[in-house]
Amino acid sequence: MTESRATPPEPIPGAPSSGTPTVQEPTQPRPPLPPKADQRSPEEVSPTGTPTGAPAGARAQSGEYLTTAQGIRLYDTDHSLKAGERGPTLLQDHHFREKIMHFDHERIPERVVHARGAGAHGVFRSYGAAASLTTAGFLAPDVETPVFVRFSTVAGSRGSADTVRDTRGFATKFYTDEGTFDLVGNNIPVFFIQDAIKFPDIVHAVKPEPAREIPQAQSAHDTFWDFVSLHTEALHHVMWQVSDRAIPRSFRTMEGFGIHTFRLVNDAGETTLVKFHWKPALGVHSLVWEEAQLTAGMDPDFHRRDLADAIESGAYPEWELGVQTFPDTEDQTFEGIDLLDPTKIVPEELAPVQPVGKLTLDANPTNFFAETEQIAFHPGHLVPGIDATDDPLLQGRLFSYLDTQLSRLGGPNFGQIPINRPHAPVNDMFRDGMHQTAVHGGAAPYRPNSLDGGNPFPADGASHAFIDVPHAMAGDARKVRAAPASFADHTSQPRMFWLSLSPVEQQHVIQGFTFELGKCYESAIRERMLQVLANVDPQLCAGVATGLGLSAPSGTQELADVQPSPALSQLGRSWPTTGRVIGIVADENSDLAAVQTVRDAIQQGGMVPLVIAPHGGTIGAGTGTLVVQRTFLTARSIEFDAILLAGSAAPAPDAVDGLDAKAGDPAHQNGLVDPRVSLMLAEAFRHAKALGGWGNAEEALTLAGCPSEAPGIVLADDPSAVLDQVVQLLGTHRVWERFDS
Ligand code: HDE
Repeated sequence: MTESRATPPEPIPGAPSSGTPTVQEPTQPRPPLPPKADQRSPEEVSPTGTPTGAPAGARAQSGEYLTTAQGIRLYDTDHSLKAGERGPTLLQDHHFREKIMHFDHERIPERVVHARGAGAHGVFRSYGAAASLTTAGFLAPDVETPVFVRFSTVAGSRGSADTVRDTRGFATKFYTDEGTFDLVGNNIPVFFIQDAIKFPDIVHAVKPEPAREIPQAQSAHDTFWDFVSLHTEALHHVMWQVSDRAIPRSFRTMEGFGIHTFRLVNDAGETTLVKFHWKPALGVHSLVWEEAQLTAGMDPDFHRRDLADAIESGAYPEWELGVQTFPDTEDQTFEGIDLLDPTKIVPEELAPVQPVGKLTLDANPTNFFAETEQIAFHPGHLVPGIDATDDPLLQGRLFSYLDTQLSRLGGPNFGQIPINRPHAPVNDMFRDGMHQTAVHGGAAPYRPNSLDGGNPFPADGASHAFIDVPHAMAGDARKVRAAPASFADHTSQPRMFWLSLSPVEQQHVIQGFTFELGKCYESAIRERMLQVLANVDPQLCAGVATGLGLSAPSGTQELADVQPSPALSQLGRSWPTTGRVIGIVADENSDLAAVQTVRDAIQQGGMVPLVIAPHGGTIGAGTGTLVVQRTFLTARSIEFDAILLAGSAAPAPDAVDGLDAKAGDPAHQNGLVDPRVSLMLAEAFRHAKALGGWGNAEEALTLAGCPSEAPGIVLADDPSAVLDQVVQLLGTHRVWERFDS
């Protein structure tokens, strides 16, 4: 019989269910297993926001027996009802028709953008630092608010790979006592366009090309670069898009940005303009490009797995929410930067990010579709104390997000889907419609009325109404299709971004542009883009031109005179290593007691150790037995932030050319080290990951082309000392010097 898995959860995350299955199929009827310890479901509130008091998970399937959708018990779901064993299926077979009908309609339209995503439950704890700026209750001191966060890529379809080069969505739903607040942001602080009316254009350009529907989830193709090279307001975003920011190591190591300027209003009616920032506790870290590409093939679910595994193993991802504040002046600029232009940032050196609360993601969803897929965000879901500004991109979004749910979630009642239900009383006088799940009482869903005693009543500021800030419009406003003059500056901040990066990050930007443009078919597009880059920086332009085999044009305008913003670089600091994955290569010849010690130390340090061995199951015997998580066949470097080598990893019996292409790599057929291990070490080495070893690990490293004197190679007799140094190296994410060596 299947038993509930013991809590705390297994040390290695990823168990598919809360039960430990038996080899034999279970036959004894029993109720459904409970969710895993790391999972949570949407709050048990009614469609109109009232706590129901039902136990958690009351919406899940129940009972011991298989039933129809009407609750009638079934004795067989393996055979349809037929006219004889070899005859046709009968129309009468209700169970068959119901089962197939439901299956035929299991899919809903994917999001038109941000289709690929992963989500988690969490809590937001407010420090109270913003209480003087806003009446928003959830930002008052020590208030805790439940949240659901969904991270996403933008361009790819729902089944596309996680690690593609793309902007990431970072959308947070705060279920506050005053109604739902959604902060629907990205991991890049600027956007491609300044006006929402251009959104279909940019999205059509980046999506797969219409005739062949390729490439999937990639911007490296003609239509994208055709558009952005002609529409230079995209340039700032594009600089970030070809930088390391667009290939994050993990959702946990991304910043988030609200992008637009919002307007806060306090009790006294005073207003402040703000930009929202999420700062990850683990720092901002990225993959390198080859690693991202390999990962897309080896583990297309890399980011969603990382998020779920981290939560399951108790390494709860954390961010601080912060605000940059600006006086709400008539011109809505700060230090000459137009706060309504979503292609501009305000450097943190000019306006520091002030922390106002902490987000902790502490539970995985119970059901992807019910929660992550059906959640519906909207930048117009604002609470009292937070208001929109006239940013023309935000203004268009205020329309779009309601509209899109009609086709995606099938009607106007998507707010009643459990994950979307507010945790505040809902009394909206909206009635009926597809998928209505509320059972409204009363005789008078209109105002004014006397038949329902006048209910519902308008609230005022004192009773927490959302009051639109009576913001003054420019006196000479005319109805025009035009942008303000300041929106025409497309190059100064791209140049600032470029100048703020370290040399290795700049090299990655050059490589990013060269790769993307190199994948375009049309030379005219490459040349046009080089012309655009010449106005950002000649060195950047020349670097890309060299890779493309073209000559670098001169700029057509003077280079902007800008100061770098050091906060934009990802390098130069050390960060916690919580949740990082360390592979330990071991075999029967390794000192397995030492491996055990190192493995436990990694775990105690809040990281994930994975033992990689020649075969599955276990290695060693007696008390020294070690459970194997990966084999030379199943492992690939991309899974590990650092690799430890407990010995020299002799070739496994299946290291045979023809059995596994990796095993046949002639460069590594030396007979001393398993070629799959050699490949893993060589990849990790060129991806600048820390490598450590003891015993005769040096031989394996040398044969894999990782010289012991190279930076970030740690060799010593004491495995614990090796681990300590490797963890220290992990704190800076990569061995950056290796890129120069
Ligand atoms: Fe979105 N965007 N967007 N967007 N967006 C959607 O809403 C749209 C923009 C962002 O995890 C859609 O429910 C327009 C900026 C995220 O469910 C849609 C414009 C930013 C998500 C839509 C923008 C974003 C979306 C698709 C130009 C960063 C995923 C499905 C004005 C601040 C949310 C859906 C999730 C999703 C429209 C621009 C972030 C079609 C018209 C700027 C994180 O409504």
